[in-house]
Amino acid sequence: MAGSELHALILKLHDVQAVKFGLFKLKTGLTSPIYFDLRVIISYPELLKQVSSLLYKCAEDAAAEFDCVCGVPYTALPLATIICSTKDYPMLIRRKEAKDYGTKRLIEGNVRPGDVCLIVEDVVTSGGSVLETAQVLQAEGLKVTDAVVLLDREQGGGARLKAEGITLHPVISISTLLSVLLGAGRIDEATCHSVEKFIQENQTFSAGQQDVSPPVKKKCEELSYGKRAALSGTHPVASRLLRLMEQKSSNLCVSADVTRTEELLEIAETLGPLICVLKTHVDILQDFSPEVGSRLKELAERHNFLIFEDRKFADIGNTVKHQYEGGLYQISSWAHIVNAHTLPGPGVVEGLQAVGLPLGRGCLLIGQMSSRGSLITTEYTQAVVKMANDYPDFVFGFISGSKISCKPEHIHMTPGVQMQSGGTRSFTVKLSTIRSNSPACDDLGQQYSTPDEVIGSKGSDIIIVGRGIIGSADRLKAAEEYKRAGWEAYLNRLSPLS
Ligand code: 5BU
Repeated sequence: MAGSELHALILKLHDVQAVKFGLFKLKTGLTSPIYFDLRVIISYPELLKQVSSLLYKCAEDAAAEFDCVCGVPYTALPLATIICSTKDYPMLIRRKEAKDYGTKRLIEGNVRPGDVCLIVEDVVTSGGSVLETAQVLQAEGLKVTDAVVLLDREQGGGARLKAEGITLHPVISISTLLSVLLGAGRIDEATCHSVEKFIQENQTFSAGQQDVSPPVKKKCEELSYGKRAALSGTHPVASRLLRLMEQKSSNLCVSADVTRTEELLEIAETLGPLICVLKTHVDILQDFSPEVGSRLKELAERHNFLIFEDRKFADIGNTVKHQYEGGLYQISSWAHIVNAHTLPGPGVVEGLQAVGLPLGRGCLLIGQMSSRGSLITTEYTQAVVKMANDYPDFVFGFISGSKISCKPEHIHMTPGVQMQSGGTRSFTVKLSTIRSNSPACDDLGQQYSTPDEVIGSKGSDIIIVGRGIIGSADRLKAAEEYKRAGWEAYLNRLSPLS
């Protein structure tokens, strides 16, 4: 859909008060700074037709294949009716209650088992209503693979439906809506920010970083990095790291994703004094030579940082052992820290540990990922924490979007961090990212949070910043800004009133 058409639609929805700002008590008991009442659109025939046609176009653009259409009662019923009558699709109506006479059916219309039914909805929050409708249809032998929605509140509904095999196609995402209304002067920055914050803090489903309500819901004890370094259960690599973070006042890890050795070493040299960890992807270097490891080690000593090779091991124990120790890169000889997916089971940690333990190395387990549509669920994350607890001699923490373990010995490092220059406010989406499901992302599914969100509200320990620094014209200045933002967020977390 053209950006201008979407822009006009959003303004029109605001005009007719289908979207309102203020304080609204929701069914769940939460007080929301935004409210959608799309029922009003039936009073505006042009708008009703426009919305129906955009919903259809959304399914068409996504190449969704379907034989019939069903609206989620009640607001979406007229929308489904218009789609069916203009595009010649058979319609089904889902009853909310089975009637207690006659056929007692929950679906009205001609059900042909095996047919694929497209679901139409007005607003999605958790995805619960779409799912309920899908389950009723499926119980009658229909297939449901896609749903179109006018407005996605981006609170995890898409991920929840995805986990059930249904792809959600939103016409408007809440971040696009906010961006348009902000740009048009309909709302101010403060309102926009309070809605973004509400959305972020009220996620309903765990699948990837943006959709996760942190598995750690209880309040964890808050200790300084320095105190945590001195705890008896803290892994030696974690102790060293926490100590140097305190000494350097830095919880910044730079992700040096460059393809030339000279540039990698230059980054380590210039940014070394500002960072606690240098993260590498050694296999993207075009000119790798065994010297890279020893040069990096020298720089790490000189500038007092640790080297983290983001190798993401994910094979059987015997294979990862070779990958860690041998081959071209001999990672274990120079990287203080590596990470692993737990998908293969404990063997992956045991294989790595066999190599890393004698060398005094440490490992982070991947508990959550920053990429959109990540298949990681809450249960998986919890199993990752359990595995970390089972291997305390080698595993000292996690890659995650938020704090997933309350143990003060565990270190959490978070990728997917960016900020607008000069501030730590979260991004508002640009119009060019229309229909994006995330507040800020790249073209390939990366999702970003700000240092303040990551360290402050999500309780992580270290921000991992790649392109936010490496893509900047002045890397040193950018690194200084991220270092300051990360450290201020940490100090605020320790003493919120200061
Ligand atoms: P960026 O340029 O700040 O988007 O780079 C992020 C880096 O962190 C990049 O090297 C990724 O490979 C890495 N990463 C990530 O982005 N998300 C994850 O969940 C994990 C690693 Br695990």
